[in-house]
Amino acid sequence: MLDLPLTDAGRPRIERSTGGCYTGGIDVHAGRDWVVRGNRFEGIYCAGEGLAEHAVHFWKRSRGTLVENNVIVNCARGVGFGMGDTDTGSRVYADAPYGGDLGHIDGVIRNNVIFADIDYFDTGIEIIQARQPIIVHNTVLSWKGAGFFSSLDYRFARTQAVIQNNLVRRVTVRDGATGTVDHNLENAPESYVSSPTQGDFHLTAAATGAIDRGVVVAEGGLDLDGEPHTAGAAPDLGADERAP
Ligand SMILES: [Ca+2]
Ligand SMILES: [Ca+2]
Repeated sequence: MLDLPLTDAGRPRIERSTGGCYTGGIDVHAGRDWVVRGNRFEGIYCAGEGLAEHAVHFWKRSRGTLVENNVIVNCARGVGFGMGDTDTGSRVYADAPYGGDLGHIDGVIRNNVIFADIDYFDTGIEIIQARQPIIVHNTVLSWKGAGFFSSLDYRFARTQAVIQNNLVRRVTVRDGATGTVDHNLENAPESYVSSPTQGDFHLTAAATGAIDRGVVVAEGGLDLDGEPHTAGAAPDLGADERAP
């Protein structure tokens, strides 16, 4: 379990020579069956110029990654599977799933909270040339974001994703990506979440568009309290299952 803040004191020391913001949290190339669970990432961005890497990024044909129950606060980008339309990596799997020509293979992203109230927030979850990732029960909210692009973006023709039961500001699809995308709530009101700036991401009683609005999914996992998504008549949207 990691707790990885990038502080104001450290931010000016980030490598900028490429015109970017060359830092991130966990960056894995060609990894298989990694589990990234229960970590906290905060403040990974550069102020004013350059886009930081993700808090959690698996690419170069990584496979079977499980990313769950992490809290990512005020980072430019949250979780990424794959990178770019030509990211096919170098790792060869004997069974060549889906033909193998992918940036990321299988994997699950669930019950993560990604929250930002800074202007430098860009994207919460990025799915790029990835198949068949399962992205369920994530809370991805942002109140600001001068350059805000998306809470959850899936992209490019070889991508096929399962995206369900997420509580977000916006879902975007680009460049021919496809998927099973339903039971997500966009434009979730601020009143739906208790006190995110204080680190409380529980649903409020006002979250009627999220409570019991999900669908039962096999890979639902455990919510931010470690409880299953079984309270009430149906699973709640996002990373919290509200106790009755
Ligand atoms: Ca419920
Ligand atoms: Ca709960």
